[in-house]
Amino acid sequence: MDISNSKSLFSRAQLSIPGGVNSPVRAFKSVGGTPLFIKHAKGAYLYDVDGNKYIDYIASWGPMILGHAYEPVVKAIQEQAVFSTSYGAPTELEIKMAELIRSMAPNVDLIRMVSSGTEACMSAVRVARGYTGRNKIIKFEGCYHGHADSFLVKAGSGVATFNIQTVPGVTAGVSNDTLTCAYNDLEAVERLVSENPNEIAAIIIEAVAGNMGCILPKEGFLKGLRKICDDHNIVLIFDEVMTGFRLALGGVQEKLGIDADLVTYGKVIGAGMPVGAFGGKRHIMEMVSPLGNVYQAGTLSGNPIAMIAGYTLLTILKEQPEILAELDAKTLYLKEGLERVLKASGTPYVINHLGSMISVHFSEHPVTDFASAAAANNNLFKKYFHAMLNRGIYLPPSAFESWFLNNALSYEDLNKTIAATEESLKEIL
Ligand code: HOZ
Repeated sequence: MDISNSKSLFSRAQLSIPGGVNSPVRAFKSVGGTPLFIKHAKGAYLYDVDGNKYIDYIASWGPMILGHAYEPVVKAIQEQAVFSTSYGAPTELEIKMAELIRSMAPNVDLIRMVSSGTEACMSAVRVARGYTGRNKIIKFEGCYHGHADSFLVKAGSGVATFNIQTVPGVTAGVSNDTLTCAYNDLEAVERLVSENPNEIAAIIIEAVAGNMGCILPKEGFLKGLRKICDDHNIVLIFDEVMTGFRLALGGVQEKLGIDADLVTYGKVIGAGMPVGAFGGKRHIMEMVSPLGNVYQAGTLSGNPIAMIAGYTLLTILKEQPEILAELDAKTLYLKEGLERVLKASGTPYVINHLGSMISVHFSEHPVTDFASAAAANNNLFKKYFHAMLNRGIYLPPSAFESWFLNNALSYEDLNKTIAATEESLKEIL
């Protein structure tokens, strides 16, 4: 496969951009090789600057639920853009967006738009601290809630991919206020809470994790967290940046039937435009300025282009619930096909999957937390990644990321992916 144009753009990019990329996981650093520079995308396919076509399993890390350049979304953006790209003043569109999300997501009485998932999680934690008057939070090893200082302790995604133990620039004070324990370990959470009486403001969690591969909460884990939070007046924050409107319209809260106090959203609610939001129960969200004194602000918050893009996508998902069912069926089909060829290859593997999130770990043991994800044969994953890329299948460039399916994928694409896996395994094992 000729990727000479990507190679020369990567060399050029490194002269002006740190590491040549604007977000570390794009750099292919852990899998090796040259990141592909994308020229355009349509439906389920990415096209690089050398004209190569790839079946896309990243979907911009979640939001392209209906595929790339989905026509109603593109048209809505074009129509809105002629009325200006930003006002710094309120619009009716923001109200419609808030009303739409409230109609789909449980426990969202009030919601504030921001510009990214990082900002949403950072703000939600501030609100929880303001509400409880406490400083500490609990997060789970391998969960990633964006790059705000307090979340970079034992984080997943790129922090795990590059094995960064301590992020320079994050002060000891901030780190000390972030307590961590293993995902799915309820006893460890109980221990942290009893060792820090009346000090924990919030527990923040990817209720279905996607930043150490896809990892599912064990039976009773989320329910247990809910009870701990109720018993100790701790704010339970579900980071639904990747799961919201994908696993169900009401995200994990709806899919697994557990209530959160605050919920955060990101790229999905902008159909891939830079946007995020945090929302939740009225008595907590009333802390947010200008209603309360927890200050939070942004010129681009509720940006009209981001709003119309997200409003269009979410409206389609709401009006056509069969879309998520189709997407789930496709993911199950892929899972079964991958299982068939992985089993036949004889290599140990684990496939974790829920709805349209899925990932493959080359492991003999169940992958239920960061330690078990890290213990998998991630060297083999690197080889698998490249063998698949050479066959036109674009997987996340790290074992510590979930794959995201989009509904533009055809069964033919899925069959190609399964066949490519079969061939790749023969090549690399
Ligand atoms: N794990 C990230 C998405 N939640 C990958 C995207 C990025 O960091 O650029």
